[in-house]
Amino acid sequence: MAATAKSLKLFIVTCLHLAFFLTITFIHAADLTWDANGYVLYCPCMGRFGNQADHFLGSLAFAKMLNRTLAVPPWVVYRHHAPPFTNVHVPYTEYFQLEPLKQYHRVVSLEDFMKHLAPKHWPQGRRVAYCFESAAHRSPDKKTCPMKDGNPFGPFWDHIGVDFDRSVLFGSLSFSSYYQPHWKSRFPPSEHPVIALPGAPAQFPVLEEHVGLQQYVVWSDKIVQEGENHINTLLTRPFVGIHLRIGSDWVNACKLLQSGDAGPHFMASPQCVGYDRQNALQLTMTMCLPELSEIQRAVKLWVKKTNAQSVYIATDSETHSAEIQKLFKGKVKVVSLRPDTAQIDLYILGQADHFIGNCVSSFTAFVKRERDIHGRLSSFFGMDFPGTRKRKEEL
Ligand SMILES: Nc1nc2c(ncn2[C@@H]2O[C@H](COP(=O)(O)OP(=O)(O)O)[C@@H](O)[C@H]2O)c(=O)[nH]1
Ligand SMILES: *[C@@H]1O[C@H](CO)[C@@H](O)[C@H](O)[C@H]1NC(C)=O
Ligand SMILES: [Mg+2]
Repeated sequence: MAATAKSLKLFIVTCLHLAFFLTITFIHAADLTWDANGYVLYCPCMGRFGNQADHFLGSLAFAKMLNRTLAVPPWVVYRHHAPPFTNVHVPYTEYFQLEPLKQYHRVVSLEDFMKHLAPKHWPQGRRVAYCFESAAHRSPDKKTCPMKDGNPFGPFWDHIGVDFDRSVLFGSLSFSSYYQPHWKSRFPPSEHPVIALPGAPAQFPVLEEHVGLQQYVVWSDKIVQEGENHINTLLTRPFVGIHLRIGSDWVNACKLLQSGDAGPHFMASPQCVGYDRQNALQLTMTMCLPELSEIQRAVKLWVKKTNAQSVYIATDSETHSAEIQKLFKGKVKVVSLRPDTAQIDLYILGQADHFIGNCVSSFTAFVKRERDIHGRLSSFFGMDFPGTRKRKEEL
């Protein structure tokens, strides 16, 4: 009797598991029906995380503009200083959730596209590369897109498992919304189902009109958990978060400003000087590469203003934590993690009660956009009150 009841129970549990499994599979499969309006694929082949994130927002907007599903690529992480001493391709979902993106537009991870859709709908033999004529002109036959030439291009498509069979070139087109009708008429999805590009169909830095798309970029549970854990164990609120972009590559980049003909727009600087070139604020050397005295001044100011109990330092090189610590005579805790995963720094900076960033850095820009969406205050080294300083001609 007991045995029968037990096996009945086991049977029911098994059925429930099976039903659950089938439902999950069904939902997953339903998500992955072929989109007759086509796909956009690209390699995030320019720059590191900040640049790739800027490009991602523009690419998302581009896919929506063409009403094609965006195949969301993995992040290219350059691990040449530490194991495995090569490029690592990190799935989007390691850092962020895929679901929130769908509130804006149809997406599928590039990995799922390759696994579930490509075998039937984009098999070897039908893999077409699309690029600007100018890009193809550098190839030996002058009409092949440089999809896999060099690093990170080759390793990226090799990781995805793609070789290209032929190329389609285009000129007198750009990725801006002005060209939407041109793209649609030139590349109807019936003849061009999958548009695979060597780089992002987007500009750097991100266009002003796409900055708000950051709201759909939502951290994964894993990053939230790890980030919150650090905040809870190491920091006392209120805390000020700062981004020090002061390493040797940055010193060299900022030298370009010294000549004085870079203008106000230099890399991510529109985030603080303003997007409108005509009315942009002056971009100073201090904003690009703050000296220790400026770092100390700004930290002191914002710690005082926010009554901060701790300071979190994210850095690409030195932390300057001793020099910052001594400003407060031991009354403020100064913390720096230097995490192996840069996204942990980004998460913590996003959660700070005040953030001081580097105006020219796209790594800062990621944090600034996220904070703006949640109404959290940010400033920059060399610019304490962005958006309120008087324009050049008003001074
Ligand atoms: N962990 C960590 N890494 C950083 C920090 N600042 C810069 N980096 C690294 O340096 C890279 C800088 O490139 P990018 O993200 O394109 O930003 P940008 O060059 O400042 O515009 C980042 O992606 C990180 O890998 C930081 O504060 N913390
Ligand atoms: C956009 O694509 C979706 C999915 O393929 C389709 O249902 C919808 O009708 C398309 N919209 C337009 C305006 O073409
Ligand atoms: Mg960069």
